[in-house]
Amino acid sequence: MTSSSFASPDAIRTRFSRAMSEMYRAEVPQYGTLMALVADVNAAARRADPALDRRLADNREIERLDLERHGAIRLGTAEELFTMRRLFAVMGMVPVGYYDLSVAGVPVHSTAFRPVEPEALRRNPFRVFTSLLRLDLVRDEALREEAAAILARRRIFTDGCLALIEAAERRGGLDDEEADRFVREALETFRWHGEATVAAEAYQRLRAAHPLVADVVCFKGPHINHLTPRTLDIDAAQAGMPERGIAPKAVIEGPPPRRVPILLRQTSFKALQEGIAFKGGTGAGTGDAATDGTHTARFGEIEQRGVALTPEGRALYDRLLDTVRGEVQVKADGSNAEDYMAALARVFAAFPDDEDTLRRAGLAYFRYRATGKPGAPATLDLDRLIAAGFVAAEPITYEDFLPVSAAGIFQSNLGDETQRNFAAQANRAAFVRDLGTEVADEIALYEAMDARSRTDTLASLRRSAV
Ligand code: OOG
Ligand code: NI
Repeated sequence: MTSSSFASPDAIRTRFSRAMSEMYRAEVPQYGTLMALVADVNAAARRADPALDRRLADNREIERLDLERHGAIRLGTAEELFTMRRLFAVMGMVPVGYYDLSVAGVPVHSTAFRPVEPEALRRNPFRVFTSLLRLDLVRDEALREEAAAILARRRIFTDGCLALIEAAERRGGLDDEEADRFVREALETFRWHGEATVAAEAYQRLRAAHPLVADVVCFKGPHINHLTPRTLDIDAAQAGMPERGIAPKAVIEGPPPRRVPILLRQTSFKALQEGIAFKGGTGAGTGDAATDGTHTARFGEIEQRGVALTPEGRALYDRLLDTVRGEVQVKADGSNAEDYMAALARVFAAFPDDEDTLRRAGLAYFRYRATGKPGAPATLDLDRLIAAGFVAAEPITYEDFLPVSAAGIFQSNLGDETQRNFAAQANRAAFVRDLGTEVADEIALYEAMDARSRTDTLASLRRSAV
């Protein structure tokens, strides 16, 4: 078989993310409401800001906007993580970044599977925030062993899915029919199962250790726990949620509203209470399905993405966010949300908020291109070329996640606001060992895009000058 008869990984990713979106909409109807809200907000934002609209069109970002979403799953074992990496590789998604959530009392560490090539990102940037449970952070040894034994028994991938992953690895791809089958089989892993694999009593014990332990350990597979559309105006989306019967979390995670958005802002609605049946239960509860109890895990989220920051920019962001969180901690009931948002706006006034300063001060990454204006002088001075209109610089979108924000999203959705204090103990080496490969360094990826576009732009100006 020649490589040209393979379905492209980008196309498989698009089919998969579409299928996942349909499945989630059927499972969690509020997700459909959220999608409709975001579509309306995005249309209004484009109408209100023609410059933004033009830039999105120039960068071919409009096509990807409606496709754009990320999801999240939580895995239980090293073997599951290892195979999940191989599954995502079929769709051109590789692990980028390491996130330690133990600092926030969440016993997981994570990576994001995503495409990395600019063209692949443009086609479909679908990403999955993937966490691995850290039983080593559960204190009770007997419980730890019980959880490990339960997890060791489950098989989260179908035989058909495993066979197709192997075929893709052996032959370097999947043909069209196989790709369709792969999407169908892979989807099974992410489906919600209302039947717990354990009895009520075991579920309660695991839940008492940490709600996340129960969520990972007690079910057949790593159900997708949210899918997140991308909005152009998250403040409008946050304000619009209650009107559509959705209760958002108290504050938007990440930086404050700005003229030039940086990194990532996120908000979510609280996890649903879903009926579940326990092993050996009577299933005599109310509702359509046999229910013995309820479980909260699945929620909805909206995000707005801004420019990727350099290490200097990121250090400034982290420092300012630390200051804000030192001043105001959002209470469990969200009653002081306004104080938090006010402190955020005040403290972040120290972060430059125009593209030129962000670029010249080396705080953010940009993509350069020749504008086509004739008569460019023979110079390597990009600032001069930009000032004279021969070169344009556009912000490079941040494609990754933020650990503090992710912790906030986890916390607000565990159905239990109690903060537990695990000592911060990143274990990147163990994560990489379980994954079976290094995680890519996200900063290096942005740096390379920025550098490559500088070189290419200067080279194209030289070529057109001769
Ligand atoms: C993942 C939470 C993190 C994000 O967007 O930061 C996340 C989870 O709850 O499993 O999705
Ligand atoms: Ni998320």
